[in-house]
Amino acid sequence: MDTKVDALPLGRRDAFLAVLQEWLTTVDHKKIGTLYIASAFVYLLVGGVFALVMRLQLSTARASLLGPDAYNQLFTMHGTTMIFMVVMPFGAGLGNYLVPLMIGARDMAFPRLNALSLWTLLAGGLVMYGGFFAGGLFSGGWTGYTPLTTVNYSPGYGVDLWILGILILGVSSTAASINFIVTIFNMRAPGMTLSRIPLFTWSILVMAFMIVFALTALSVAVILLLFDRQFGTHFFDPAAGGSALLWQHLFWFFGHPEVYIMILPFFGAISEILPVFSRKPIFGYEFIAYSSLAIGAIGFLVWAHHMFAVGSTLATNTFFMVMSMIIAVPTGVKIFNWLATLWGGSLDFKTPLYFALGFLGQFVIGGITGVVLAAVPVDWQVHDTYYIVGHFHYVLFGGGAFALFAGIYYWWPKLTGRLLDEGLGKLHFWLFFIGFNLTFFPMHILGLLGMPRRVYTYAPGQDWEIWNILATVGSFIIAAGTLVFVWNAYKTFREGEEAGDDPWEGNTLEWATSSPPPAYNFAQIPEVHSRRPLWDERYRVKEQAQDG
Ligand code: HAS
Ligand code: CU
Repeated sequence: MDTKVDALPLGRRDAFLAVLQEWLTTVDHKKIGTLYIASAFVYLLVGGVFALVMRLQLSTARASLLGPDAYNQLFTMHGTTMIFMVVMPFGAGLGNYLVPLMIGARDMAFPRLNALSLWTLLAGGLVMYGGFFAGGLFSGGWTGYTPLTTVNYSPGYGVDLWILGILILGVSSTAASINFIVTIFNMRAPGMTLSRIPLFTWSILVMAFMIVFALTALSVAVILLLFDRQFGTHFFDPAAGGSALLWQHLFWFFGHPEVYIMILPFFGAISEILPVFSRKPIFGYEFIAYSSLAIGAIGFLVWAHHMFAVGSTLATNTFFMVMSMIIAVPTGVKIFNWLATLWGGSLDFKTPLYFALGFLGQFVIGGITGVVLAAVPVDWQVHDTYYIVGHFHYVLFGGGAFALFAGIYYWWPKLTGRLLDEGLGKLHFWLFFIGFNLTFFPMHILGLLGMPRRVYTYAPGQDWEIWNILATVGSFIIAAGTLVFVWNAYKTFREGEEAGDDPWEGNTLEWATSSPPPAYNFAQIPEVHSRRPLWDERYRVKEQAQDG
């Protein structure tokens, strides 16, 4: 072939196709991580729009924007999207991008399996949304309770596509988890013992183990449901000797660990961010690492606190009540160690620290309402009310989403080579902080006033209007904050301040390489002598300079 042809400058179309091909066929953990994060962000916007529409419908009594069917589909897809297509992929994406860099490796252990996880994730999401074209989206709540999801009540294909989607997503998460486990056990740089791996990596490791065990229960549950629906079995049909409660046990055996699966990577991010912006080593590394293990183990022993109202025996309820209260201990251990990290530090009030502090305050409120709910008699009063919706948004949004953005502002310079704008970042924070509390705090009150969750409208005159309208206003303030972030990302991506390799004076190895890192991560695999290799390196350089 004439080599001169190859030397010609590529046309714009060819250049675009080349880039597209590179991203579609990539096995580089950084590109895969970036795609995970980008897809999570797109779904965040989708799930967020669903939420805004729901809030409009609920802003006044007897509003008629949506009917019951549309409302059911919206809250179901809102929850399913946020959990399976936003929070989990974001954790996995951050893990994919950062774990190999943090442990001083050139890639994940199985790069092709990694690409498979990504593409099955995207496929699973599309299959679930396929219900839209097949007679209606799934509308039985993210918890998919039987008998609502049996063929008698939900004859359309929405449930079947949801089941298939869950199974495909399960393949994705399981493959990703095995990859994380093998990578963390086998690919660490010399000197990076398990007791030196960054706490973010610890949390990904525990998350991965939890996924492997928990998702199995969910996969079993949805396969049985598929059999009931399509092949005439009766696992969940009490009339034929099955049990509707079996679904709840299988689902929550997955569902409760799932909430810690979602939050652990964010705990990990916070454990990396706080020491950097307090200019202190993390307080109680061992306590934070081992409390993740404790959360991972105890997290499998609390599932029936979602089922206090089903009429279990006193002994069962008592057991799950006590275990649910005990799990507050390892979580509290983390909170106190984070506070001790901040204590006496010279705090550098950059946007990541703002979001991290927002996480701390709001997560504790959500955690404490969790302990309140763990008390069986209290739960009997507020089960299936807006109090629950308040609780889990404080942990998942007030905790999870705030930590997510703490992570984005912190690692964005590593991913893109540019800093996000601080002014816009703080505006984003304040809009989020005000909007979030305005939206979700009133939900506790609504719950105590008796407003059930998952209703598409309500009668006037129950003192619910004021709290609902406040919540709706709040949700639009959150949306404004999100737009500020999108603008910030867009603006700084092109013309933002250059970040350099290590803009925050980080402690961990991802800051030792360029921003963004080269395909091979490190020209030379670093040798590690402590938990804070970069801190050591800076002191070595300073001392050398002093010695002259
Ligand atoms: Fe939860 C429902 C109990 C943490 C997410 N939770 C949900 C749902 C979601 C969710 C999504 O016992 C709804 C699912 C659905 O759609 O139906 N949750 C707890 C408890 C904790 C907890 C005990 N939840 C989370 C986290 C989540 C999450 C984390 C996601 C990231 N949750 C429940 C219960 C229900 C429930 C019931 C069912 C309600 C129903 O009826 O449906 C704990 O892990 C929280 C521990 C953390 C803290 C904060 C830090 C600790 C400190 C130590 C000192 C505090 C102490 C407590 C000693 C506690 C600072 C003092 C107690 C006082 C009352 C002052
Ligand atoms: Cu739970």
